[in-house]
Formats: sequence, C-alpha cells, structure tokens
Amino acid sequence: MYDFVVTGNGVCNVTTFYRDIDGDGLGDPNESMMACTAPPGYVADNTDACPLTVSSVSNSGNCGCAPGYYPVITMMSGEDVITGCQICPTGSYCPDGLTGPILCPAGQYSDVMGAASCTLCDAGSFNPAPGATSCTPCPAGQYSDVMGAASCTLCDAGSFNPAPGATSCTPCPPGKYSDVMGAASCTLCDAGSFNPAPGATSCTPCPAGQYSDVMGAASCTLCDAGSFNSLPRCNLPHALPGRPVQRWDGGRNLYPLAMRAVNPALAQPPARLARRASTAM
Ligand SMILES: [Ca+2]
Repeated sequence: MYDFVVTGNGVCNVTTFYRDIDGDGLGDPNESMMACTAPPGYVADNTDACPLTVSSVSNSGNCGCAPGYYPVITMMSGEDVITGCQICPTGSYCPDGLTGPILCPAGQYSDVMGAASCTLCDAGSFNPAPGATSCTPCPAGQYSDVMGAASCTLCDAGSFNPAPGATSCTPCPPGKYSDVMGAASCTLCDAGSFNPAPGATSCTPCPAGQYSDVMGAASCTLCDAGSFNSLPRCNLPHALPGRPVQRWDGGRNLYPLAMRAVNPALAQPPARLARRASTAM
C-alpha cells in the first residue's frame, strides 16, 4: 500500500510495516502500522505465522517447539517469546512443544529423552511415583494383570507366586495350602492331614481309619492289618489286644481310635508281640 503524505521533511512514500515481536525478521500480519520508514520493532515482511516464536526454533507454522521438546521463554517487547527449545528429559514428557516437561504419572515411565508421551508399565510391573524412568517388577507373592499399574496386588490366600514380575498367581497344588495373602510359596499339609484339590487355604485331618505319614499328602491312606506295627502308621506296636489302639496323626498327637472295632484284622498282633499278647489275653 502506498500513500503520499507531507511531513516536516517533505513528501515520503508511506507503507505498511508489521510488528516483529520475536525479532526473527518476519512480521506479524495481524499487527501493522503505516509509516515512511520502519518503526522500531517493525519490518516490511508480513509472513510470521508464529509471532511469539522465533522462526528458527520452530517448524514452519508450528507456534512452539516440536513435540518432545519444551520451550525456553524470553521476555521480549513485553511478551513471552519462545526463543529456544530443550529436549524433554527422561522421566518426563512434552506433549505439544509448548508445555512441559511434565513428570510421567505413577504407573508410567519414560526411559528416553525427547518423549512426547510416557509409556505404561507392562503387566507384571508397577511404578508408585511420578517421574520414573523404569517400572519395577512386582515382588514374589504379588502380581499385576494390567498395564499402567501404580501398585501390585497380593496373591489371594490359596495361591502363590514364587518369582518377581508375575501377571497372575498360581493355585497351591494338592497337598499344599496357603492361609495368607501375598504368599511366595505354599505350605505342605502336615502329616496326618491332606488336601485333594488345588487352591486350598487349609488342609483337612485324615478321617478316622485313614492316615498320612508324609507331609504334602493329597489323600490319606486306609489303615490295614499290615500297618499294625509299621511306624509311623495307624497303630503303635504297643497297641496290644485289650489296650486302646492309637492312631498316629503326624507326630502331633496320639489319640485312641477304636480301630479293631472297624477292622478285626488289626486285633491280630505281629509275631514279635504275640507272646505278650497271648499272655495279656
Ligand atoms: Ca517475527
């Protein structure tokens, strides 16, 4: 646009000048004034798409830094102007080139510089605090079956998990149990008890007439005549005819059991005790 005006010095060509707040030589097309010569802070150019971002630090038309970077702000001509860009540090993200760095939230992490977003913790791992550069495997006895976990979950009673980084827990196998949450291993059933199914929180005492002489039994064994003097078994060798038959329940207790009543064969003492037995009778 050209106009002729009369000034104190004579006649000049008046043209339009555009404000260049960020000093990059490109003028803001939305902020102009007429003058004979460029006023301070104005230029003839009117192609600055980002008047508050120095053109050298931004992509064309991107009024800020690239994603993954955060701006360096400098006060120029009374305005905040982006004069530089810094790469986003690890543990943080810079989503839009204008804000940040923002700490990755709990359950996420960033292990690279220049991240525009954070990464969810894998299932089996967790991260309790913001700003993490990695996630931590769930400890033994715990698990995480989702991504982005801020904490892990204790294994239910009846299940266990022996190693870190688990995404699930495993039911205790038959013959074992777990009566607590967060177990890294299951406990063997005591001798004298059993547990037939996976996932148990307790074991069951062997019923009368049965026994278990090992720990970790999935089932009990029926008493028979041959077990009469075979320790530790159903009966003790001194369980002579006429005296109470005692049952061994794993070494914890001995208690009378009327075994002969249900199994007459047990009334026959072994040869080693036959004389005493016959004497007793
Ligand atoms: Ca400019």
